[in-house]
Amino acid sequence: MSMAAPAEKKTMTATNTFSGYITRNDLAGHCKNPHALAWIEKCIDLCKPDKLFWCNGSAAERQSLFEQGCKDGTFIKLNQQKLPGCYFHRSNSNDVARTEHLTFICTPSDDLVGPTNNWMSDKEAYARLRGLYDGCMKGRTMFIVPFVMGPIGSPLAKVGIELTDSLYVTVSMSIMTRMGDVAWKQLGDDDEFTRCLHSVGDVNPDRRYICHFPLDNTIWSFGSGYGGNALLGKKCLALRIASYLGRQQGWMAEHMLLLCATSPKGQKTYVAAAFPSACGKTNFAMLIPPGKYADQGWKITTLGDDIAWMWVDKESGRLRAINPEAGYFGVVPGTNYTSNPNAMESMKKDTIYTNVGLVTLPDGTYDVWWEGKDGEVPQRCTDWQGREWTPQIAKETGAKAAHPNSRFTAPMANNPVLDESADDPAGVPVSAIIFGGRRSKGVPLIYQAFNWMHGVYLGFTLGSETTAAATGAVGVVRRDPMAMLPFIGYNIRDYLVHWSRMRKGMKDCPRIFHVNWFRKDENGKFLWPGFGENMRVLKWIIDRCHGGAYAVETPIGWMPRPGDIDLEGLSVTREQFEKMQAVTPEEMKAEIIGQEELFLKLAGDLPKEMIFQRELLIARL
Ligand code: OXD
Ligand code: MN
Repeated sequence: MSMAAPAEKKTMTATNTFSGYITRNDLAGHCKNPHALAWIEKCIDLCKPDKLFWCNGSAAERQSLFEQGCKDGTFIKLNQQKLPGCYFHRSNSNDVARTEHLTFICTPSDDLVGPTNNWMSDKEAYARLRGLYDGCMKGRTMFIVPFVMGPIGSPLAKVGIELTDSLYVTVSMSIMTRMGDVAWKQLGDDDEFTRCLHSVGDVNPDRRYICHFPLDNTIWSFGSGYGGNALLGKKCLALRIASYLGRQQGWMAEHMLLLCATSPKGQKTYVAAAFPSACGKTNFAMLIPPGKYADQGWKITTLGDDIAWMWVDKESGRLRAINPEAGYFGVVPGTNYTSNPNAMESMKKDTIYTNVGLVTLPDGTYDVWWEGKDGEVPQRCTDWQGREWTPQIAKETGAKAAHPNSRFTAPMANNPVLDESADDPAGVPVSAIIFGGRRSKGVPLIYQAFNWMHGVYLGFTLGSETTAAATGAVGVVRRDPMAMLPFIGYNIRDYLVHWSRMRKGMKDCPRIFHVNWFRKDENGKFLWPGFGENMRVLKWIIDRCHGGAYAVETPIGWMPRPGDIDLEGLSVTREQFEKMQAVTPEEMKAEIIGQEELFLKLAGDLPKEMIFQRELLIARL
């Protein structure tokens, strides 16, 4: 896909500046796109809302929705001197993370979705969910939320319309996407938009379905208000549906942060990195170069912290990327002025805090608290479930004030280090792709793939210990290809082939790397300090991209020698660094055997390149 102007055939619909409740009779007067109108009418017939709310995406609208939410109990206003424009939200305690076992790709045949997705026949899914949606909005309001994923005017930007009965979802979408009138302008008279229908239903896990219909560009989500299940522009559209569309249209939707490193000489290097959920993408995307690097003039700026859409620019033959989102939906616990000062600054204003601890201040207003926040631990607060929490209760019962997957939702414009190209429809050229997982043993801090195909293999076999971002056991190694296991919207076989094919269009392809910030010693202590110090590893990566750093060939890939990564000023010794990089033949064998389950799961469906790469690795051992 080249950088052409957006399709000319679109006729621009007049700007609609209205926001507020409308009647069914008013709908046609507001919705000028006939395809959208017909679809909204159908959804109204099905869900039977009492009221309709037309969103225009303005700041005044967001403010009035917050106020309405404070009245109906959706939000609690936080102390506006301390946290201007910030609100607290508590979700149902059964609804605090993505529910992968209730997430389906719905197509006529299961071969389209492959072995890594839950499949439901599209007919069955429509029938089952139609039954649930029937009358589900009686007594409620249906919010009509048009949005754009991607900078306006980008050749990759996609329009979606979400119909939801959740005020929380509506306001969150106004932060996380380019929401409102702008979407109608981008859409024009086209019928190419993702039809997103959402209801919280009765928030019952037995009646919870997150269903994707890639062949119909449609998402139906029922029974959950959790961001990853309910903000349908994010995981559902920007990853699952977009990955499918990307394969059809020759581009990629990936679970990747996107950052720019600017050298003291002003050279910009754009880096994309895929880490599984809650493995530090937000921290890495907002990294602050430590003392010496900052003094020298190194700067890191953020384009995105979760999702990248990438295509090959025909003229330059380079991979370019945009971040389709407009906000951050970040994990709160553990975030502080040491781990991520830029995230702390980003959530100082105009932010929704979900499922953190709530502190009552002496004047009766509220503040938020979470495990790992700077400053003093409060004497008491209300925990994420609304129960009393004190340090003593925590000691006795292990109760957390904030849920481990509690989140902040903040506009990206709040980020002090937002990259100047974050809104550029032309995107940025990607020089490096990094894959990384959370691995306490056996996986080195950093190495580089021999070439693109070897890099695809590293991404494919990516393993990580599970976190609280999804329901289920925490801390077991799970293979998470390209950190996309829960997000590939079609057959992984075709996804891997697509990765290989993308290489064909590139004259100069990004270098691919593998990192592991989480290796531990025999006593369970992290070997690498991480956070800002990851700059040292990033510097080697950048130098490798520009032909400026040395590496030695090892069986698993190119590795820096101890002297090639700057350790000056760190308490890490050369010997400790060698320990972090060392992989014994036993560990390598264990890793290869650990990949067996993935290979068996995909047996018969696996592109031969992945099998060859594994054989080559074994041969090198
Ligand atoms: C997220 C996730 O919320 O990956 O970004 O779960
Ligand atoms: Mn994510």
